[in-house]
Amino acid sequence: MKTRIRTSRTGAAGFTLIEISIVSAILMIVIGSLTMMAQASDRAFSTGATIAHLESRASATMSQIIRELAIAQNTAVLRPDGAVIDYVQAVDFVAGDPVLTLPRRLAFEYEAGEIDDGIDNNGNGLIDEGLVVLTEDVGAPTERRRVLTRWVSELLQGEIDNGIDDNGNGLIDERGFTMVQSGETITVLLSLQKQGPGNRLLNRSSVTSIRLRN
Ligand SMILES: [Ca+2]
Ligand SMILES: [Ca+2]
Ligand SMILES: [Ca+2]
Ligand SMILES: [Ca+2]
Repeated sequence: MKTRIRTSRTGAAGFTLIEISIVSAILMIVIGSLTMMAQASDRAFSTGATIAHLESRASATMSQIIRELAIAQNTAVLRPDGAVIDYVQAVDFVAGDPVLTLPRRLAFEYEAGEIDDGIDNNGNGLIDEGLVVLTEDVGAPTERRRVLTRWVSELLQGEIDNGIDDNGNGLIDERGFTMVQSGETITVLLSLQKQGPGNRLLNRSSVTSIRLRN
């Protein structure tokens, strides 16, 4: 009678301890790589979403400011720091004379809980950040206040508080919301800022010029 000898190994019982260790190590490397890729993808998505939000807010705010100032009279008064403008709008004409609104104001204001002290008082990751606020019917019983945007950075993008014009726009240490008047034209500069992944500060800016009415 012939005796059969089985030489092949089948099943998990056939793996040696070394083989199992190698497979485990490879699996751990693969899982680690996938986790890192997922985290990087998550960070990229979060950064993109924050930037898109800032761009959208900057654009919407500029549109509102343009709508406000495009019908403002050229009697508008811009304060020397460029952060507040008072004006009236001509909303109609009767017998050639403009029908004017009550006084209106566009202004930079500090965010709730934030003061100008170089510290993040309200703990949102931004230092001395502010708002752009539109006030209608200034000083009247019907006065109302509308926040056009939050996340206004303390200084315009590219600028640091050092007495020098770092971003080369001719203004020194200008705010994240600054208006500049040249004749009947108001140039509006706006920088918004938010914390992205890893507490990295992300910025988006917008500039526009508006000609006041006679
Ligand atoms: Ca803050
Ligand atoms: Ca502060
Ligand atoms: Ca500077
Ligand atoms: Ca500057």
